[in-house]
Amino acid sequence: MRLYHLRMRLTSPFETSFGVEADRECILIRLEERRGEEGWGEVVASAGPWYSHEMAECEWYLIVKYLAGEVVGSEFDNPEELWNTRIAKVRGHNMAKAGIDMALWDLYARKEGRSLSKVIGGVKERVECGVSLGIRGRIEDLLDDVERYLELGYRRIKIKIRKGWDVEVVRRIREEHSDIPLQVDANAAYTLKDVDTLRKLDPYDLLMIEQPLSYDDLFFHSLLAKRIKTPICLDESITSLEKAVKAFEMKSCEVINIKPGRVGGITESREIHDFCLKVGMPVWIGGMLETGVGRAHLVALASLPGVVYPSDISASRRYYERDIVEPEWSIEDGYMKVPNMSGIGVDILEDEVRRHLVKYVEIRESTTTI
Ligand code: OSB
Ligand code: MG
Repeated sequence: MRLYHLRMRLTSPFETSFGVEADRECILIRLEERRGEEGWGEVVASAGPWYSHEMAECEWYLIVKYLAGEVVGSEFDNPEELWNTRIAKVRGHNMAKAGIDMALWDLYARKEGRSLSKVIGGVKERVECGVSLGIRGRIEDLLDDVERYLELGYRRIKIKIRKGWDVEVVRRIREEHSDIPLQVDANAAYTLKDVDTLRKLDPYDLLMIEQPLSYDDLFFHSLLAKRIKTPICLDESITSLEKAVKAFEMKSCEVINIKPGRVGGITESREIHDFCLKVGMPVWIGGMLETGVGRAHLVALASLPGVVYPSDISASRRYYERDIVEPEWSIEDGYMKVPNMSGIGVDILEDEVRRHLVKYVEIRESTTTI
C-alpha cells in the first residue's frame, strides 16, 4: 500500500455554508498485488472537520495504524469479501475505508480486464453532468458563473446557499433562467426555526434542496418535509445503507445524494443504490471536488441504472488547472463518457502527483512473518 497526501490549488476558491476552500487536500491510495496489478482510490477527507468530522491527517493516521494491517498481506477473492471481513468492523471513518475500498475495486476490475463500470453493474455509456457553484461575494458574479457553465453544456446547476444567501439569489437566477434544472445545497445551514425562509423557495421550481438541516439528522428533516414543497435531498446524513433505509422509512427525504467517500466506498454505495432502486427513491452521485482518481469512481457509480438525476460530476478543468490523470475528464454535450478500458480507465501521472505531495508512505507486507 502506498499513501500520497496531496494538496492541490483549486482554480477558484470554493465557498459553502461551512467555509471557504482555496486548496483541496486528499489522500490517494495505491494498492499493489504481490506480483501483478495495482488499483487506485481517493480519501476525500479535507483539511478541517467542516463537512464531516473526518480530516486528511486523521484518516492518514487511522489507515497507517489500523486499516493497512487488515489489507496488506491478506488474501481474498473480491473487494466485498475484504469489506465484510476486515474493513466494515472499523467504526466510522468512512472516508478512509472508502479510499481502500475504491482501490480494491479498481484492482479487481483491472484483473478481470473489464471497466469498473461494467464490473459493478453500470448500464450507461455516458453520464449526465451537473455543476456545483460556490457562494460568491456578489450575486452578479454568481450569475456570470451560471451563464458560463450553462454555455459549457452542464445539464443542471446547483448553488450553495446559507442564511442571507438564499431566496434572493434563487429569485435572481430564475429571473434570467426560468426553466433550467436548478437545485440548492445548504450543507446543514438551517434549523426548523427557519421554515419560513425555506418555504419562500417553494415557488422557484427547484429540483431539490440538499441537506437543509443538521449534518446527521433524519427526524427534523422528516418534519420539515411536511412543511415545504421543495423535495429534500439528503447528503451529509446518509453515511450508510442503514441510514438510507431509516431516511426512507421516516420520509426524511425524497432523493438521496450518494457520495462514495461519505459512505465508505463503492461496496456501500452500491448497496444504497440497489435499495433505492428497489423502493423507488431517485439518486444521483455527489462529489467532493475529487481529483481525476476519485472522479473515475464517481463516473462508474453514475453509470448505475438508479441514477436518474444529473450528478455532481464536472470536468477536471472546473476544479484544477491540471488534473493528475490522463486523459483529463471532460464533458461533451453535458455528458461525460464512461471509460471502457479496464479498471477506472485513466492513467495516473506520477510527476503530477509528486508536484502536490505533502506526505508519502509505503506499507509493505511484514517481513517478520515467515
Ligand atoms: O455538499 O455536495 C457537497 C464539495 C465539498 C464538500 C461538500 C460538497 C461539495 C460539492 C462539490 O458540492 C461537488 C463537486 O465535487 O463538484
Ligand atoms: Mg451536498
